[in-house]
Amino acid sequence: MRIGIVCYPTYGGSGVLATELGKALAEKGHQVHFITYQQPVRLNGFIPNIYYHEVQVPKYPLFDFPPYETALASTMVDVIKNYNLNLLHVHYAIPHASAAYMAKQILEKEGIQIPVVTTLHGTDITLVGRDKTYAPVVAFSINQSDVITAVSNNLREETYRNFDIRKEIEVVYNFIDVTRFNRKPLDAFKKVLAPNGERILLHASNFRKIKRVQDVVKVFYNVQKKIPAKLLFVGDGPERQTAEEQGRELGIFDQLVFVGKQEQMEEIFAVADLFLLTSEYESFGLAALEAMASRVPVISTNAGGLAEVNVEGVTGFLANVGDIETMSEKALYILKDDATLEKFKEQAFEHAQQFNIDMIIPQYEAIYRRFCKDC
Ligand code: GMT
Repeated sequence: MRIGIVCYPTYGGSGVLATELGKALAEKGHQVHFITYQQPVRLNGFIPNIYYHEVQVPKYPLFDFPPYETALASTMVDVIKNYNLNLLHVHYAIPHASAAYMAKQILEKEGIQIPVVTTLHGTDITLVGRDKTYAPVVAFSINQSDVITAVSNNLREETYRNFDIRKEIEVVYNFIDVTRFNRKPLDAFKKVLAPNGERILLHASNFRKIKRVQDVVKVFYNVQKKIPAKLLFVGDGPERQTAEEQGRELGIFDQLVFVGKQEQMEEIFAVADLFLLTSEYESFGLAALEAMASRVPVISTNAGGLAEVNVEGVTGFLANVGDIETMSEKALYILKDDATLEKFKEQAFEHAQQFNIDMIIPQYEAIYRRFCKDC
C-alpha cells in the first residue's frame, strides 16, 4: 500500500510511535510517505520505501501566526495526488485530523477518495483538545475520520467522555520492538553513573507539569535514605529546572544526573534498575513500556491507561497520583535485594512481549486493508 503518515516529528511519544510504525510498514514492503514540518527524530539515514515531505510554511509580514494547518492540508493534497496514496494515517488530532478533513474535501471535489485514519494519543484529547479553543474542531474532525483509533482503553473512554463522538473508537495499543530494547548494559557507562554499584533509578519525559517530576525527586529522596542510589533524568522541558532546584534543596543534587534529550534510549534503559513515572495522566506511557522491554521494572501512578501497561506486583507497582509514600515503599521493595530485583526485571521483560511490534503492526494493516483490499 501507499500510506501517508502525519505526526509531530519531535521526541514526544506520538511522533516516536508514528515514526516506528512507518519504518515497520516500509520494511514490510509498503510505501510510506511522512508529511511533517521537520524530519522525524527517529527517521535518520536512508530507509528503502520511505519518503519524507516537508511542510513549508512561507513567512509573510502579515502572519503573526503562520498558517501551518493550511500549509499541511495543501501538502497532503499534493502528496496524495502525486504519489497516488491509498490512505492517510494521522497521529495526534490537533491539527492533523482537521487538516486531513480539509485535504479529503478538496480531493473529493476532484474525484479522489482518500480514507483517513486518526490515532488519538492522549493530550490531544485529555488536555489540549478539551480546551474550548480547540474542542469543536477536534470533535468535528475526529467524527469525520474514516477510522478512529486510541492507544488504550482508557483513552477511548476519555474520548467518549469528553467529546460527542458518534463512531466506534478502536483500541490499538502502542508497541515496541523488543529486540531493540533487549540489550546488555554497557559496563563503562554503568561505572560512570554508579561507580560504587549504586542502584540506578531513571525518569525520562518531556518534563511537562503533567509528569509531576517533583514527585520523582521526592520518591528518590526516600529511596536513597535507605539504599545507595543515583537518579538519571533523560529529556528536557519546563520543569527540569524545578527538579534541579529541588535536588539542591534536599541536599541530593550530586546523586542526580541530567543527560538531556537522548536518541539511544535502549543504551540508557539497559543500565537502569527502576523506572519512575509519576504522571498525573498518561494515555498509555510508552516510556514505561520501553523500560519494561529493557528489563526495567516500573513504579508509576495508576492514572489513565498506565494500569493497562504496568501490572501491579508483576512488572512493578502503581499508586495514586501524588502518593509518594507508597511509591517509595514499593521502589524499596523492588530494589532491596538482587533476587527480588531480578524477578521483577524478568517479569517486566516477559510482559512487554505482548506489545511487540509484530503483534501490533498487523492490526494497523488490517484497518488499512478495509479500504484497499487488493493492495
Ligand atoms: O507524554 C507526552 O506528553 C507526549 C505525548 C505525545 O503526544 O507525544 O504522549 C502521549 O502519547 C504517547 C504515545 O501514544 C503515550 O504513550 C503517552 O502516554 C501520551 N501522553 C499523555 O497522555 C500525557
